[in-house]
Amino acid sequence: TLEGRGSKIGLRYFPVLDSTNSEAERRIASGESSPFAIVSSCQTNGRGRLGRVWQSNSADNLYLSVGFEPNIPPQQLQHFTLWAGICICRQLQGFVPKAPLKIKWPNDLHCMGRKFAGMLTEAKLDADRIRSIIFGLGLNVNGNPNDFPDEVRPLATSLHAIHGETLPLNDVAAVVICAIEEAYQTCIQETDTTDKLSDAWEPLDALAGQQVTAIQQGVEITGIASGIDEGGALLLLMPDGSQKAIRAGDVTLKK
Ligand code: BT5
Repeated sequence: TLEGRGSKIGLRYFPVLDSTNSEAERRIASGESSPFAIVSSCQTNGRGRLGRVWQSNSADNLYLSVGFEPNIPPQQLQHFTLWAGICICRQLQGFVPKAPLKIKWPNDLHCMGRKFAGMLTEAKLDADRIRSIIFGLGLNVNGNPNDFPDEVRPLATSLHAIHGETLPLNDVAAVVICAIEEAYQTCIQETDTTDKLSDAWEPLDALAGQQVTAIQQGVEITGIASGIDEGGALLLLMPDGSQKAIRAGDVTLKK
């Protein structure tokens, strides 16, 4: 189905893996030709950022990674995760036409305030070139969010829960992999995607106009989320009218 969609990505499927990102990393290290996609029905050690766990027990959900070896300067892929989020949301929206899919900066896909997917990009650099970049996506498709542990359940949703119908898992996987490839092509073919990025980001921004809190160097910063800057940082409008750019970390919605 990937080839039929004009994709050049080779696909490998595994019923169980520790982590599709780890498998992709091992395959790059052993010289497998890229780009390739690793898809699994279950991960025993699915991971998020900063040592967090990605719940990966349900074969009704998707766990996948795509590996690339671009050999280009890192600046050219600095917006890759944001572009991937944009392309994935746009494509998945076709499966769930009634509910707006959004991106919660920097790496969550949300629908009506709940997370249905998380993105994890891991790159290896060498002499200021990106040798390899692995993009991982955990996507709750047909799984029941009530099966998640207590701490995740209230924050999570799935495409099935959003749409009320079972979705074709293979088609969803193929569409998502093509969206990741499209995002990658956008970044490597165009030297400057900055203007395009903020235009594409705006309608998908889950935080826009909302009061959010970020922790920067141990200090809590609260402001109104107002889009992203040219570096992909989240912009906060502060009570005194100034703007602060949040470059890394997580933000929470102020209740
Ligand atoms: C992420 O991390 O959101 C990135 C997750 C990437 C997972 C994919 S699966 C394929 C590939 N292989 C891997 O090993 N990883 C990638 P982060 O922003 O750190 O968010 C983690 C948090 O999301 C957890 O602490 C939970 O609160 C929540 N969470 C965990 N599992 C979830 C799930 N299945 N659905 C919704 N939320 C979840």
